[in-house]
Amino acid sequence: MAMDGNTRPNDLSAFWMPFTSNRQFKKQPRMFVSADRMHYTTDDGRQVLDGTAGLWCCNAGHNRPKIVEAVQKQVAELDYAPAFQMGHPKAFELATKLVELAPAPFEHAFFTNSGSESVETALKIALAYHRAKGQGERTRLIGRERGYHGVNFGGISVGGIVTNRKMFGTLLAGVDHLPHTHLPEQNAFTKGQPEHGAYLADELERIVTLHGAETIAAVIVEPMAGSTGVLLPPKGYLQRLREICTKHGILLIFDEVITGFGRLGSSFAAEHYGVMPDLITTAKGLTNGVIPMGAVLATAEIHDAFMQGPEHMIELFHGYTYSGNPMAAAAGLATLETYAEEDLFARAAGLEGYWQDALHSLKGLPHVIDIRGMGLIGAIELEPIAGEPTKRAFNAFLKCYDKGVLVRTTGDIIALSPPLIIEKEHIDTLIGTIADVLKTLD
Ligand code: PXG
Repeated sequence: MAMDGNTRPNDLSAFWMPFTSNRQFKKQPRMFVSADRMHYTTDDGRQVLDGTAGLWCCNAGHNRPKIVEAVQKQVAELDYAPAFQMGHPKAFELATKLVELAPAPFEHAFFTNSGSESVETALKIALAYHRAKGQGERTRLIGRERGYHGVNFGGISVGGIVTNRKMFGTLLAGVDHLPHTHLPEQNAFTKGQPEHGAYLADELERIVTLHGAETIAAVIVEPMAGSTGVLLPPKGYLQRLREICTKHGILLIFDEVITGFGRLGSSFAAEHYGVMPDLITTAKGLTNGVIPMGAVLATAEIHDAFMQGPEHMIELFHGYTYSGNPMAAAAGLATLETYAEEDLFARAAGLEGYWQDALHSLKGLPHVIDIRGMGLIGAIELEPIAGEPTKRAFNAFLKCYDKGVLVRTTGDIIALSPPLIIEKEHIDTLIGTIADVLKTLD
């Protein structure tokens, strides 16, 4: 177990790593030991440009002084306060700041510790809301193919990534799925929102007819599907989904774990696309990834439905030991201040044109079958190696890392989501390195 004097541990076997090819990693470890702004430092002293904001979470970049100081100060002042039946000021302050940042209808925030927990929380609030309104028969939940809503049972049930579901039994009952919106034949190499596919929202009408609207509690979608390889909503799609949900009394949940906090050049995708859901799930960028934290944003209509009955009674039997944790709340407050002081969401919007041009400069390079992007998100889809899906993109990831650039891959798609503090020179390095790698890839 002991460190051998270097920064690399001499035994890697005990840690069963999440979403990792453990055997491959442990033969060829990739270890970060520090980070500052746009770069990680590896244990052998190399600088690696962060093309992914950690895992889509460090939107303000790394080692931001305000956030570091806030957490350091908080741990010495109040390390923990019970989350149930007790409070501490910063959690209230952060909830207020969060609803100020969110689009107008969102007036309340319920704290969690991750995106997965935010999803479970939102699904439970949706079910309990209908029950509180005397419509307890609304128990069905509708997700979407290729959707990612974290890894807990509710999330993988409404999620639509097959590998995340198939090993784990029967999942939640009463779940159905919309079709995904990825139409490469019509939409390949589109900059921004694709033209074709709004009609896919009408599939919700088919599902409503099949099950009866009165049995459906909620529809959950990522306004822009990140994990599955950056699938942008076709023009008009989200509007149609909203209309159909409203018509049938179904709640609409936007999973904004990735799209929240500036990724698209706006505070939230709901604002960006001008479509208001009933609940928004967040995490990641809420604390710049520094301390785990998530939040579910709810409208007054949803929240107030619970605020009835005797006042000594708990209104929602749900919560986590670390909901609104002091360190996380301090990190969240400092993060929101950093975003505002540096106007980072507008900065992302301002860089979008340069970013899109850089991404699309990869068109025509070997294996590239699609490029898509929006805000400071990008995806480069590669033709899979016949019979060996995911291998080509994984090799690209390894080669990029060797050349000092961190990218993510999902399937045979390279996904990019750099910190919003990225400079044009970094974009050139990131895309230039990917171009070099693509030229040498099998
Ligand atoms: N919803 C969405 C839309 C997400 O993207 C989660 C929920 C779950 O969040 P937690 O905090 O429980 O991991 C996510 C997480 C990737 C990648 O590279 C994406 C996520 C996590 C890790 C990697 O695509 N998304």
